[in-house]
Amino acid sequence: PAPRTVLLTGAAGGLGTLMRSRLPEYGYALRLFDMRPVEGAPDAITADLGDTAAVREAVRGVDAVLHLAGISLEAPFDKILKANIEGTYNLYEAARQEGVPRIVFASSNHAVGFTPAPRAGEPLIPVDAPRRPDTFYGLSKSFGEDLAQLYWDKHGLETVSVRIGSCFPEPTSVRMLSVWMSPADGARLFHAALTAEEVGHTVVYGSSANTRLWWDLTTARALGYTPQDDSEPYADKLIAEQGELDPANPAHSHLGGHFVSDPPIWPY
Ligand code: NAI
Ligand code: 15L
Repeated sequence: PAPRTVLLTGAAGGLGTLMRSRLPEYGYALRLFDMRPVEGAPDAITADLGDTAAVREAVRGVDAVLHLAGISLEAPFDKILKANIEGTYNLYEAARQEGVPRIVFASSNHAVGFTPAPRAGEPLIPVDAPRRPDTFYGLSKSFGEDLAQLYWDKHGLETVSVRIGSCFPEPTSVRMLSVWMSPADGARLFHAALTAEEVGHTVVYGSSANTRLWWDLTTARALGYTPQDDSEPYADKLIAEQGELDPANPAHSHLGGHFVSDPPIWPY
């Protein structure tokens, strides 16, 4: 049966806010969780992923978790360790103890950010490309994917790890033309990841069907995801403003973009 009650962690964040308004259309009852209050949602659980009792209570009785909470940019290692590594462990452990059958994990392109961006005519990046994190942040997503594999192999807890490209209302850089996921496609992909049968631990790339796509969406499509959007209508304007990508610039020639050289630091 399709999951009904889904715990949405990171509900106060950018992506959480976008998904909060879209996922109910697919029939989900969302339970919201974030360390920050969620605007307009007085019933949301305000707690840190480090609070194991609160996390355990939050997962109790849900059909699945959409795990978006965490530091979403580069940060000092000790901060990443607490929020993303220990926090994700706490969530998996609580889900195992409470018998939650599936987690959809917001991984990131930055788990493989040092992978060269394919040039015209080169093959798309496959999901089984070796991990090449571009930051401590990307390393924490790589950890999350391995944790997911462990909990599937050892405990039968299923995960879809979604290596999200850039999920924002519009693409804002030339690189994003290749990795952009429209919010509507984001909801389609998360819905597919929540409902597909027998996923074990499946890794997928998360983007729209962009004309300038860099990666292979086969595993995402196999879940039942059919992207409807393409960043191409934004291309002329972004290229006129920013110029074409320069293959000699490492921040242009790798999947992770400027995270490979000058990552933005989250102000924690
Ligand atoms: P965001 O930074 O806007 O939201 C993250 C939320 O997690 C925040 O509301 C924050 O308060 C919460 N949070 C952080 N640490 C926490 C903790 N210890 N306990 C409880 N809550 C905590 O990030 P955004 O853009 O919404 O991303 C959501 C998730 O998707 C993140 O895991 C991010 O790494 C991942 N992702 C997002 C992409 C995007 O394009 N938006 C791309 C790739 C991955
Ligand atoms: C991410 O992982 C970040 O969470 C998001 O803020 C964007 O920077 C995105 O990757 C990206 O690569 O564009």
